Parts: sequence; structure tokens; C-alpha cells
Amino acid sequence: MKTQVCIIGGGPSGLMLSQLLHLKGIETVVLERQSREYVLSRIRAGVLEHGFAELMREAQCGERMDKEGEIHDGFLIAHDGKLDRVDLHKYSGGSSVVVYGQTELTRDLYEARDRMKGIVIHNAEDVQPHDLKSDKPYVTYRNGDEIVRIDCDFVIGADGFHGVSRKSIPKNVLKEYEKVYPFGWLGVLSRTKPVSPELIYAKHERGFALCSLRSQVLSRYYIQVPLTDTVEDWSDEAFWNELKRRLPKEVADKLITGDSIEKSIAPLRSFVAEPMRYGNLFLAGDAAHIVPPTGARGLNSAASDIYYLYRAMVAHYKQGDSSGLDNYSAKALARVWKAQRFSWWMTTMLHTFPASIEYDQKLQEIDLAYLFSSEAAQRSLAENYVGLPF
Ligand code: RFL
Ligand code: PHB
Repeated sequence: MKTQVCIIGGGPSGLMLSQLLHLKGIETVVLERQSREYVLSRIRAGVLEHGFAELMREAQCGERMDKEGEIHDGFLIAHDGKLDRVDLHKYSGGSSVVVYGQTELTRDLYEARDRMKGIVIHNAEDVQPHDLKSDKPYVTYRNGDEIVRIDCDFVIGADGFHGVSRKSIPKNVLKEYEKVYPFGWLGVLSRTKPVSPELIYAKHERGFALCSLRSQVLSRYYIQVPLTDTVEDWSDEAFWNELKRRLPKEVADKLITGDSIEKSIAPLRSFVAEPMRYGNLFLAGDAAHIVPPTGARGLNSAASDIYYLYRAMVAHYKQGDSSGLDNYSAKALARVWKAQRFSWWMTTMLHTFPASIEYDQKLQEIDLAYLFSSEAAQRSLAENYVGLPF
């Protein structure tokens, strides 16, 4: 098989790039290790920044998002017995975020790829990029007993944190920066009315909690748990009881509970791999960087990578201008690190750290007190949360 751009990974990053390039007449093949059902069963992001939503529209995939997604102009932070609101609209110069599940937007991207007869190969086993430093790279995968080879101009590593792409960059070339947090998030999805029309991030001495949603009939809640906990340790009843204890009374009293339809634990980690290019391999999204979910930045950081890569590929193929490809890594990393800083700050301010000293706890309190006493601080939070410009 031959294509122009071979994309490893059929998550939001890979599908979005494939769709955008297709619309400019650039051929792609997407190789996904899992089945489509499996990819669509993963419950992940819920908050999309303005720039991501724009990219969905540019990819001609924004129709359902615009109809069913909710525009959120603000969110709440519960702390020290108070419930303070961050006015995103006011402090970001009129911007907002869209609440629309990653599952739904991935479904929309798959449907668009099907509609345009895009090639997305599922259950591709043993995917391996080759000859990345040459101008004739190729990717192989196994289909049963058969090894299939795809020749291409470029390989895109959009295969998430555990993918093969980053691992094919030699260790002496790649520098990895990592911070592992001593806790995870236990998430529950339930077919219940959300407790609040806007998201509530709750700082509590028993641990952080988050009330989020997918729609007015589908709620998503999270609580901070130790890394040693497993999903089996948490019955639905235990989860709801713990969540209520971490919320202000007026919120807890209103909480409607129900059976969980999904329950999972995600460890919290910050990670960046540099550079994001090796020869003709380009990394994008979670393959190159991940953040703890506290600032809702993960998918949104992937969006800027895709935007830069898309523009750079189009300039390369249509104008013979490769400067965008040459600058990709530096440009993408500049924005990635800002999202890292913001996610680290939100995480540090709102979580309970098992080994923290009283001094650190005082700083957490004062960080929140400062935030809600300073318009400049709220402006800084808002501009980061709605997404810095691409
Ligand atoms: P993905 O989604 O991990 O997709 C990568 C795809 O590559 C496939 N793959 C392979 N394919 C072929 N060969 C191989 N060897 C392969 N290895 C892996 C995988 O099966 C998969 O389908 O990465 P991508 O596309 O870069 O997208 C990134 C986002 O998924 C991620 O950043 C967000 O979900 C992070 N995130 C959030 N981001 C936000 O912007 N806003 C949020 O509100 C938000 N909430 C969250 C989140 C992540 C969470 N978890 C579970 C980590 C909430 C949670 C709980
Ligand atoms: C979610 O709805 O899954 C979600 C929302 C906001 C975050 C993280 C996750 O910061």
C-alpha cells in the first residue's frame, strides 16, 4: 500500500488530522490498534476549548457538537466552605468552552472519515514505523498472518501515551520530562441529572472532587483516590457517599445518585517528550505529552499540535514550503509547556497531597484566596482554561 501520510493511532488526534488533510486533497491511512467499539467505549475528555471546537468545524465535523454540546461561560470552585465562580466569558474577552464528550466527537470524526471513504484500519497489530530518517519511510502492521507494508512520505505518531511511535525515536535523541502525582481520579458516569449546570471543582481536605457532565441527563463525577485503590474497592454507594462528603452541603443535598454506567481510575501524570519530530516522524497529542486532567488541557493540547501539523503539511504539499514542518516541534512545544504549567498549577492548588507540609497547605489556601481577590488572577485562569491562541 502507498499513501502520502501514514497516521498511527485512530484517537481524536489521528482522526482529526486525517480528516483535515483529506479536505485539502492529501491522502492518509490511519492505523488503529483497537476496534472502533473499544475506542468509543473509553470515557475521557468532556471540556473542549474554543480552538478545538473551531477545528472540528473546519474538519466539517462540528454539526452535532454545535447542536448537542453545551456552551459554558464559567465554572465553580468549592473551597474553604465557599463556592466561588470563575467567569470565563468576562475574563477571557468573551470566550467560552464547549461541553461535549470525547466519545461523541470521536464518533463524529469516524463518521466523517467513513462518509469521505477515508482509510481507517482497525485491529492493526504490531504496528511499526521504519526508516524514519530516510525520505522513504514506511510502516508495517500485522493482519492475522500477513505483514502489510505502507510506503509514505511522512509518519504521524498520534498513538497516545502508550503507543509505539515515541518509542521508535532513539533514546539519545529523545528527552523526556515527567512528573507523577501520588494519586489518581476515580471517575463515574451515571444517567442522572447533573448536580449543577456548571462544572464544580472542589478542594477538600479528604481529597479533590469534580462534578462534570456530558448532557442534562448524563453526569460525570470524579474523586481523588490513592494510587493503591482499585475500581473494585469502590461500590457505587461508597463513591456517592465520598463525593457528597467533599462537596459543600448545599450541593451535596441536591446530588442525584444512580447506578454507574462506567467507572475507572486514571493516574495523574505530567509528561513531555522533546523533540516532537524525528526525521519524517512527527508526534502529536498524548503520544508526545500528557497532563493531569485538572485543567481540561489534554485533548486541547492535542488540538494545537494537529493545527500546526495540518498547516505545515498543506504548505509542504501545495506550496513546496517545508518551513512549517521544520518549525513544528519548537512551535508545538512552546504551547504544550504553557498547558503543562497551567495543569500543574490547577492540580497543585486543588488536590490534597499525602506528604504535604503545613507550609504548602497554607500556600494552597492563599493561592485560592488570591485568585478570588484579584481580577488579574482570574483573567489568567480564564485565558488558559478557554485555551491560549494557537
Ligand atoms: P488517544 O486518545 O490516546 O488515542 C491514541 C490512539 O492510538 C491507539 N494506539 C495505537 N494504534 C496503533 N498502533 C499502536 N501501537 C497503538 N498504540 C495506541 C490507541 O488505541 C488510541 O485509539 O490520544 P490522542 O488522540 O492524542 O487524544 C488525546 C486525548 O485522548 C487526551 O488528551 C484527553 O482524553 C485528556 N483528557 C481531557 N482533555 C481535555 O482536553 N479536556 C478534558 O476535559 C479531559 N478530561 C482527559 C480527561 C483524560 C482522562 N483520562 C482517562 C486520562 C479526563 C480523563 C479521566
Ligand atoms: C470531564 O468531564 O471528564 C472533565 C471535565 C473537566 C476536567 C476534567 C475532566 O478538568
